[in-house]
Amino acid sequence: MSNLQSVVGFAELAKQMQKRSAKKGFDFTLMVVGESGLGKSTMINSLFLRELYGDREIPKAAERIEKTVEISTSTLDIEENGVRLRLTIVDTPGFGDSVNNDECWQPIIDYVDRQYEGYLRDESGLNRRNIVDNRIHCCLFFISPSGHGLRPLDIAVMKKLDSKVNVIPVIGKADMLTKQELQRLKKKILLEIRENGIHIYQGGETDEEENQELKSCMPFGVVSSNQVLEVGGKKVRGRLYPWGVVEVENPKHSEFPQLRNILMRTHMQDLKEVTVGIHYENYRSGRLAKSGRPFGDTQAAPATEQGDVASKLVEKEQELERMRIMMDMMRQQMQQQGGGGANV
Ligand SMILES: Nc1nc2c(ncn2[C@@H]2O[C@H](COP(=O)(O)OP(=O)(O)OP(=O)(O)O)[C@@H](O)[C@H]2O)c(=O)[nH]1
Ligand SMILES: [Mg+2]
Repeated sequence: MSNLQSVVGFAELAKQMQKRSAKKGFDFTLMVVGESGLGKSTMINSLFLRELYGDREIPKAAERIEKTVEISTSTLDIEENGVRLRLTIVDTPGFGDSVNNDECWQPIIDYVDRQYEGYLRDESGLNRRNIVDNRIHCCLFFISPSGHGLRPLDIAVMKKLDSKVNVIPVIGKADMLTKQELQRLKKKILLEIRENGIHIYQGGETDEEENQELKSCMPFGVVSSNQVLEVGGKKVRGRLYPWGVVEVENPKHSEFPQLRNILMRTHMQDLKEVTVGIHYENYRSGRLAKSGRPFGDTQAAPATEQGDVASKLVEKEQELERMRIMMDMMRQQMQQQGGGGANV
């Protein structure tokens, strides 16, 4: 009895699960949204996709990042200590620079919904084992460093997004602000988020200390660049100014390292759980309430269709009964012929 605990071996189970998930890998999907020209694409290209190029020089084409005109996704497979991560990044066109910005967010909302709809359809289908999950686990919402807080359009779009995805606010081009200005802007943004009833990602049941990092940096002031410069004999990604270099990977210059830590390490699992357990569930239950069916057309099954199914079942039952009678008759015949018969 005293040995039972060591025999049960839960630790083994944990190890097995770890091994299996490491082999299967993890996936994570990140989306960037916000006003045009705040450095969304630059951040994606210079930091998340750097693994694509390794130590090689970045091709010229990648250096010149054009204005994003349509929603585009890039996928990156990263392996670290034998653990695979498939990172998908969804870049979206910035809004706010057209004359009429009404409903400029609609394509983004539609995109998020489409991923949920696709998952719902696959989950209810026959090929459930091979579902490709494209649900968005986190949305980085870029805010301008040059305003005095949130713009009305930011508020409108954030309010549209917050019930659908985990929103993490980010101040782009933070190198344009002094430390003091950045702190002031952060406070203002947080106040406006509260006043407008916007729900941003709060961090979940992860470690208190880790949640503290999330809370103390929110909204993250990030700096991005596509240029690799030499600082003290070391190659770093940064922005060169007459007075020096702003390093994008230096936590004192830019909060990108902290943000990446939150996304890729401390809060990845929680972001996924909130997406699946809260945002997707919201979508699914809303969808079921609307249609009465999990997916497909929005009409409930017509009465005649239900009647058809019932009568087909009765037919099948009768057919089975006929077969049972025939087999009984055959068995009797064989016994009468004296062969003992096979066991039918
Ligand atoms: N000062 C500064 N400039 C930046 C930073 N990140 C990007 N830029 C510059 O800002 C300009 C716009 O950058 P993009 O990455 O295209 O901005 P975007 O948010 O993707 O813009 P849209 O595609 O129009 O939505 C480019 O000239 C970048 O070099 C930054 O952190 N600081
Ligand atoms: Mg862009």
